[in-house]
Amino acid sequence: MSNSSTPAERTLILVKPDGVRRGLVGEVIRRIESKGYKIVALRMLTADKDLLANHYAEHQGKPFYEPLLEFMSSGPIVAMIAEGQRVIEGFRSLAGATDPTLASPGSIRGDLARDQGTKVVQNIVHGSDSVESAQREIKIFFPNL
Ligand code: IDP
Ligand code: MG
Repeated sequence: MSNSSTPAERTLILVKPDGVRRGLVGEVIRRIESKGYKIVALRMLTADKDLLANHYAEHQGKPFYEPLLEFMSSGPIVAMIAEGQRVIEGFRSLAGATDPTLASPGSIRGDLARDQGTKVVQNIVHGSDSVESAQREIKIFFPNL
């Protein structure tokens, strides 16, 4: 195609344990695919705390850090790589704001999550926030790619 000059990006998406427990894996994938992004890798795993400490290194020391690791290791998650032009910001837009109470209706978090009164916000999905984070996070969950 003549106008496909922007290179495709890749992002790391997680369906968190709350999303898997509530049977929302298909709904999350549906929204990613309906938007037009391509899922190029996918796996289900139960993450251990070492892996999560690496993934969430930027949050070490914050009050929600331990509850976050506890929550994220509480059950299976689904890790995916999605690909497409500007997929990093595009998926962040599909996901909505971190706080599901404030996330816009129409977004994954705005439509499917709410405050549960827990120390850590349970908000269905994770998406990388920059090219650098995406590359780092993809290596953690897909070391062979
Ligand atoms: P993001 O997932 O929207 O990128 P981050 O600031 O990277 O948000 O935080 C990582 C995760 O930690 C969030 O998705 C949420 O589950 C949790 N979290 C973030 N900020 C808070 C907070 O202030 N209180 C409780 N949990 C939080
Ligand atoms: Mg983040």
